[in-house]
Amino acid sequence: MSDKSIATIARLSTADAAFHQRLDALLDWEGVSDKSVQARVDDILADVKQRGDAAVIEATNRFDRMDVTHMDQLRLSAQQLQAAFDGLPDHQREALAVASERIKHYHERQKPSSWQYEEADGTVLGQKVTPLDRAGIYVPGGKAAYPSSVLMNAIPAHVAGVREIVMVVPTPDGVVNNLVLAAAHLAGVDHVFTIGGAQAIAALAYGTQSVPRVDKIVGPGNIYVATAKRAVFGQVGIDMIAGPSEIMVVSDGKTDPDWLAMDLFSQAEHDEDAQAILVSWDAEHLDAVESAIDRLLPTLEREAIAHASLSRRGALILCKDQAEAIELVNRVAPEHLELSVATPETWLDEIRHAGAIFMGRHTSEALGDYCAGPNHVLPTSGTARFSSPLGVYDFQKRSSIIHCSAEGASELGKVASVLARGESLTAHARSAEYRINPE
Ligand code: HSO
Ligand code: ZN
Repeated sequence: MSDKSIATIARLSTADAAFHQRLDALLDWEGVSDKSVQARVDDILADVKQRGDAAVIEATNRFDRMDVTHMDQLRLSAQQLQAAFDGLPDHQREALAVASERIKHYHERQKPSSWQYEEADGTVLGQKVTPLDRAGIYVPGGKAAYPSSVLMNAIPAHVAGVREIVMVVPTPDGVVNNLVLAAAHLAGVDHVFTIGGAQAIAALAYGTQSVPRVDKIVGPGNIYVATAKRAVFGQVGIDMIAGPSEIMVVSDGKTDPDWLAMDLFSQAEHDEDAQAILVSWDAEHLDAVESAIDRLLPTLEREAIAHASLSRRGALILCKDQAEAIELVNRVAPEHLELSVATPETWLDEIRHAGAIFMGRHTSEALGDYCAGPNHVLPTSGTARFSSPLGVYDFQKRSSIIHCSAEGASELGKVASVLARGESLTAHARSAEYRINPE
């Protein structure tokens, strides 16, 4: 039906000789790491480190077109957050509350416990889990200011037991997003500063006269924010450097093509660089989805963004069978995987790499973005090969516990002494030896 010369989305087949090359080209994504961005970010970081609030105020006035003289003008009180929440229309307040409860409930299950065990001689060994003292949450301003992301970042921190949660959100031209503030209220954020960009990351990483220094910074941001996060890593922890959103759908050919087209759009509409891929072994079904894409795309509010994303990085892939589809999934390691098939549970064992797995035709990825419960901050760009969704564990750390009995220290001292002398570290050896059969 569609004219291939102006097709919105690429059609690939695993049977083509050039398939792997074409897939690699589509998957290839590198965030621009521009030298001039790096230099500007370094200047801002150094300035905030040295001059604190004054530098943050100046940068905020310049970049966000504000006109403030004191950090108190860039701070929102708990009462303002509460007022934003109370002022929402009922349906929005209720939806936020339901989402927040479900996200909290899910993340409660992630809470790890401290543990210990005792050896025969009375020595006790264990691991103690401790929440971070302070976490910083970056919330982008403008078109990517997502209240759902405030919930997804702040709730696991809260559940983890973080003592203080500091949120920063730029408000260009002084425009605040009430849903974002209401979400901050619900998620238990303690402080909100209306600052953004590299200056906000610097303030969180180094602390200023007004902004408390945090132990870890989480949350997405533009190239300046990502570059700044990378630069302060080590001084503070960071979550990840997230790439554009991705969705990979595997269909057995029996899901309504309109549903699938809209699922692909749901991530494509995020960003021109977002990636939406559909895989099926049913060629006619792929034709039907392509037609649905062509018909429904013009109905989108964000048609231009979704169109750019699909034509640059989207694909409808014809594969041989289920086994080949699974191979493709594991190779792509997508952020979101929809298994739009009759018995997704029989696939699960073989899916090794995916940020979140949406099982069955009824589970649209959008439900996971907002309210199913699991986190929507997920590994992108193939990093699901080695990393996990944002969770309670990102806001906690572990300490080892060692409590030797006199007898245990005496026995272990002999082993440590031998190993220490083997390393020519005689103070280590003697420290252990003092405790072998002491008087
Ligand atoms: N899909 C995005 C999260 C999001 N979607 C927020 C809607 N709002 C993360 O990949
Ligand atoms: Zn989304």
